[in-house]
Amino acid sequence: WERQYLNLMHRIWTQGDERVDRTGIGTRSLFGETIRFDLSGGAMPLLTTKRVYWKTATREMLWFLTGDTNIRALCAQGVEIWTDWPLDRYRRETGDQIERKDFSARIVADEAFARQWGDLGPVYGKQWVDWPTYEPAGEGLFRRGQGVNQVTQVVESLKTNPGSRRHIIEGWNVAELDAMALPPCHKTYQFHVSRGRLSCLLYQRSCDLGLGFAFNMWSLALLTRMVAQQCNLEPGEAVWTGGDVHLYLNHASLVEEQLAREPYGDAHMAILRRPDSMFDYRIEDFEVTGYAPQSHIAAPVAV
Ligand code: THF
Repeated sequence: WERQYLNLMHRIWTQGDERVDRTGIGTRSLFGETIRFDLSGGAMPLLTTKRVYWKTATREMLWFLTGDTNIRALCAQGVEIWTDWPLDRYRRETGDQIERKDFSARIVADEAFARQWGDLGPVYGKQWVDWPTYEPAGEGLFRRGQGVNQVTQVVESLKTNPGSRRHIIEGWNVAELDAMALPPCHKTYQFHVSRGRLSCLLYQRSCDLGLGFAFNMWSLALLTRMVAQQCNLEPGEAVWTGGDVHLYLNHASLVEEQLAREPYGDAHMAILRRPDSMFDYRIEDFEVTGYAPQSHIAAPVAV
């Protein structure tokens, strides 16, 4: 499968449409691409042409599932993949050119500071487990209703009505986009049951192929494995579909280095126990074997 990724990387780099993006860095991009991975036998889509920090991506997924949208819990675990957005806002609004590591340390140490500066707004976690609803309160007024836990609902619908075509977890809450630090990239997950196997298709509107993709593909597979376990289904396929799939122009050395490497075989993952619900998984529950990647390739993240 990794060839699909490397081929896509090559196609974007050589044929992609060059454009100036929101971040000002510039990208080359292609629109509408799909990558498929067969999860049978516990195989997982972990790139081998560079080391992927799967535990970091897994901690992020567990954080989404708590419904939390503040980076504090991530920073406390040494996960800094969301720190740049709050940091950017803090620097802009206060003029204080604090170092990233000092900002992160303060987020962890100072709860009030974290409340003021560490929240990303109603991003993934909030929409996944507590999508807001409204109910009429008379005289044309509305009040907040009980939030919708889409994750619980999908597990329930997969158990009771596996043939349904409505097993969806949606992040794109149009009414709340303006309040988010970043509108969701991996915005729609659709599950599908066939012959006792659970597949999931992710539609990602925008993909940073050099950096984010490795995390997004892992997370898609991880979520599918967790849901499959909860529903007593075998893992099927992870199908990834990207809208604007791009390479940042400042990722040239990563692209060159990675395209010069040969992929090895697939890693596998075991889930070591069966937690009571989607919300009871812990990082120690996941064991990856057979992962022998080539060295990590660092690349800057566009904020
Ligand atoms: N914005 C951009 N420009 N790229 C993204 O990949 C991205 N995301 C999330 C939101 N906005 C994005 C944030 N997720 C890394 C990984 C995932 C991220 C952001 C950054 C990253 O830097 N990964 C490095 C090292 C990670 C580490 O040190 O632990 C890597 O090499 O993988 C994609 O959803």
